[in-house]
Amino acid sequence: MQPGLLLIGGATPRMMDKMNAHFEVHQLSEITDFNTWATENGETIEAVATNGHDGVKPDIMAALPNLKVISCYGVGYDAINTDTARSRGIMVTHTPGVLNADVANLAILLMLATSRCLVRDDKWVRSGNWANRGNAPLTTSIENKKVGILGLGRIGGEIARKLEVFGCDISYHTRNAKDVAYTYRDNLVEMAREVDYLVAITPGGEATNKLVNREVIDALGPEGTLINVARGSVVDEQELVLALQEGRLGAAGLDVFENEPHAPEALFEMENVVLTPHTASATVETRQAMGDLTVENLIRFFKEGKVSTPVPECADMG
Ligand code: A2R
Repeated sequence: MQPGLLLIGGATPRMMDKMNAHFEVHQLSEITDFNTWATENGETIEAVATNGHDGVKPDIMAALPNLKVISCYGVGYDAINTDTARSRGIMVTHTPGVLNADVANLAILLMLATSRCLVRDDKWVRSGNWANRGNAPLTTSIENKKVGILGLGRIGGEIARKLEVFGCDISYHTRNAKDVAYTYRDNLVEMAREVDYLVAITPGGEATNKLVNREVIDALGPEGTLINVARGSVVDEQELVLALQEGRLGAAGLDVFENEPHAPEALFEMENVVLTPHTASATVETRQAMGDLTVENLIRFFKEGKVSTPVPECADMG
């Protein structure tokens, strides 16, 4: 008999085909009464496929006594309690690396869209302003600007490399200095004070919760722009909205929010804000690569007792 797999959230048809070929797939979205279902089927589930947003809620993990592996479609796995998983011997995997380029591209797109007022100027043409009121006001350039990157890992490093073609002066803040040519800043507030753009690209979770707080936002200041492609939790969203309303922050480009799929309505009318619905990795090409890796990890686990990309907390588990 094939191992039982619980699918939390969606999966592409390509992922479904592969999962159906190797597992007995149960979709959480089709289960009306989870507790009753779990009493009857919980013991048969050995694998979970989920995503960075849905993760695995504690009651679900607890209801699956024979769970052996959780495969996360995404690099961020802060919605999965890895301590609990580890203590039960459950392997957790994610999809690092394959999304670096597209997440970096969206970060840079948000920088360009805010600096060049893309949304305002698109409206300028469509609304007839161009013909009726004349040229749109000037915008600003990202060429040769100072950019501070909060989190210089796989994706942050890719953002930095791509920004070199714009002549940007790059500094970064992480807990540990990296062996790179960019300027290390051990103090986030001081880095924010120095730069024109602050790009957040750390993992979510407790350690980074509201790292970008009022003090950091005020240090970035009325001429500064915040770009967030990390997690909504990394920025104090209430303080961000206040700072934008009060003109204490110049602009923001945001792909992630505290309470997704909701973004603060106060941002909707602001012309100096560009919003995207957590789509940094959402290209056909990258999502295919993420889907393939998500399923590969599951199949390898049952065939070889090994996975390709464990989360760091489970790296020594097989
Ligand atoms: O702190 P370090 O030296 O471990 O550097 C990591 C940094 N980081 C932090 N920086 C400042 N304060 C913290 N509390 C903190 N925690 C982590 O974030 C490292 O440079 C970076 C994370 O890099 P990677 O682990 O390679 O992650 P990757 O693939 O770049 O993805 C980052 C995040 C995902 O977790 C999703 O939330 C999002 O991008 O898509």
